[in-house]
Amino acid sequence: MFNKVLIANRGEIAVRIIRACKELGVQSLAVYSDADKDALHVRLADGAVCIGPAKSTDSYLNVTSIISTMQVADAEAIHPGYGFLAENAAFAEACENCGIQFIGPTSAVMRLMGNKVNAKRVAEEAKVPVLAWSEHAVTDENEALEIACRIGFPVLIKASSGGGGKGMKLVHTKASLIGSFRTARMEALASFGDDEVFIEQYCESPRHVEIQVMADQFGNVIHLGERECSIQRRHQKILEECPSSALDGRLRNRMGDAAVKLAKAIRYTGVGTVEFLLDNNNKFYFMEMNTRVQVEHPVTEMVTGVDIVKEQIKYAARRRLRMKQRSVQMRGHSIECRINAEDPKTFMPSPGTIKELILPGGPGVRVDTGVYQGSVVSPFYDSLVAKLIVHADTRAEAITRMARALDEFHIKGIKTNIPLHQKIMKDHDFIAGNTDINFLSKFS
Ligand code: MV4
Repeated sequence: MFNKVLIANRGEIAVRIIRACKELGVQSLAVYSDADKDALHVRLADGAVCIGPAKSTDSYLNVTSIISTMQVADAEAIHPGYGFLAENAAFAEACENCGIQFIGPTSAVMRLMGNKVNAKRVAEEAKVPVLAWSEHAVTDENEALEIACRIGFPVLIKASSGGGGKGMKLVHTKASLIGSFRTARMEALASFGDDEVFIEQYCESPRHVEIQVMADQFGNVIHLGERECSIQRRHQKILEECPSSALDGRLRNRMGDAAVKLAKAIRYTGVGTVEFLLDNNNKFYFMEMNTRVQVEHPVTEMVTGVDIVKEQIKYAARRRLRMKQRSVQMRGHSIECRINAEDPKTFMPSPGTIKELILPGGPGVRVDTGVYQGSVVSPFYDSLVAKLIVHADTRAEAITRMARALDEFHIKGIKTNIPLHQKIMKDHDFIAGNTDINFLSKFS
């Protein structure tokens, strides 16, 4: 196992990783910006180094500063968490070249899955279902038109470097295709420095269901079932569940097998997530693969009992995955509410000082947070202040428990989206498990 791991992140995920390090007997080294000198992750780590000013580009994304901190402090491995450098293949490659163990897959695999055209191609080659598509990147306008007509309208134009919903254009008619195609390429170039786009069949009102996979460096791969992530607004997830009310054991096995097949095909290592769209005929299609630990990983941990972050660190340290697929057992139901510092009416960020904080607790309640009473929620970073996670025997009991825990959650000084979550817990469609990607539109 490693002696010392540097955690190149902040907030609740940095805290989560420090906890995993402690339980593995690994020293944790935090890094922080000027804005985070009093942050919880700095207090909980075994050591902490300031790496720059508040702006993330000068601190949490400052590769030179982070790598030299590694070398001075003699850390062997780096955990990127999510966001920041987590899916930056060039950064992972720089680590490989400096003899630093990046806790994640190889830079080659990150680069492959970061390009959505290549990701779709390998999925298709691995016989994982995909929606009808252009089969390659499209640059020619007339070819774009031909392909869209062959697929049938509506179609989506997607940026190859996009993902998470950025750089998509929905096209309903032949007449508007070329115009949208031009705009899509220009926007992709402006956002990602890459104008590569492809065309795909549009799926109306699907669910977002993703499979957690784990792979060691010896070719062993298993999945930990699914997470239901349809409840989102502008591609920001708000609430996630495990299991999904849309899956039965058979569909879970089929989706899980597809995810494992893809992970094996690309020789994936570490923990990862394979995202699918699930349509209203229960057909599923590969969307993209996330090569990091995800915000919503705790719901899977609660239901399977597997510590995903500890496993991730172990595989990076060349430990073997000992668990067998058949020994993965899903017990009960878990829900996570993302508590954001935002105005519940306008969804605008609400930074400020947390004047009072009393966290919920009791049976089946977990809170992952990077703040405490007195913390300043900075406008420089994302607005996630806590993840409230519950576990219970059944979905109905998990909803009741979440409603109870939300009522206990007392926070003063900043506005939060707790009122939105309270409304969701009482919503009849939510209670019935009727949640597709348009679910939240009725709340704003
Ligand atoms: C789609 C789609 C409908 N049809 N692709 C958005 C995020 C990215 N992973 C893929 N996304 C979508 N791709 C086809 N062919 C609808 C979405 C989509 C979506 C997907 C998952 C979760 C939330 C979403 C919100 C809007 C659109």
